[in-house]
Amino acid sequence: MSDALSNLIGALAGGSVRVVDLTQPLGESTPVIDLPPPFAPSPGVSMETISRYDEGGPAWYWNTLRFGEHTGTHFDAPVHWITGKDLADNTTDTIPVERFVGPACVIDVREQVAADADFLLTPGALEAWEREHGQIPACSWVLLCTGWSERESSEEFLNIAADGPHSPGFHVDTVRLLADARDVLGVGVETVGTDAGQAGGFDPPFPTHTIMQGSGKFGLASLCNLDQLPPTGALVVAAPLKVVGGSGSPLRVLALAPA
Ligand code: 23J
Ligand code: MN
Repeated sequence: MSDALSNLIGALAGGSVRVVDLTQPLGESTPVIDLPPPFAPSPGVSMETISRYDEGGPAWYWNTLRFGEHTGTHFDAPVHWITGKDLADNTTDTIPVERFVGPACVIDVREQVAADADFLLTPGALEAWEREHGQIPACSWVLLCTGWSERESSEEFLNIAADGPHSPGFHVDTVRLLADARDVLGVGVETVGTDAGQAGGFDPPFPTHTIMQGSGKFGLASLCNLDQLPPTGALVVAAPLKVVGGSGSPLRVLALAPA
């Protein structure tokens, strides 16, 4: 019997550790990333009833679901980006399951994002966080708490202007630092994708996807409730569907956090 696990079971039952749901509802109104032409669009969620206690199934209710792999709260596997296409164990069915569980480092930038929708976390800001909370450990999830999940309409959430979408993210040098020097599991964000809204015009384009997936790291997008987590000390479980050859999937992301 593991002491660590029996302590955890006791803490969950006793209420000193709670389960926080970092997942947005997945449904027909879930916003989907809107790439400019000529890029192919990803379909949103559609749901079709197979039967509902009727002639098709007198005692059972079930649906057929259709959605793009990168819809709603979802996981980015290394194979999602061309930079990760030849890495070992780069698909949703081959990633070692140990890598779906890790400590969370939560960086709260809500104030900065309220003042600037295009806010990017710089290496200097990351190092300032580390001076206060300690160095980001290897194999941890780095979660960017921007407050973006509070934007309820699709329009506000995607925030598309004439010059493209505006939403926060990571500076390219911060992504390099997290992937190389810190060797994290991946990054998680509240926005529709792990890259900032304007990142299609960065050098390289979409640096978070390019560098993270190219280093065998993961992404988590459209998270919520990050404001309920401490800066350190929570444990995140983020396991995508075991889709054969999959580039990602919607998933339920849970955190165990001090009550
Ligand atoms: C494809 C192209 C660009 C982006 C994305 C997908 C995502 O954000 C995603 O969900 O992986 S930025
Ligand atoms: Mn994605």
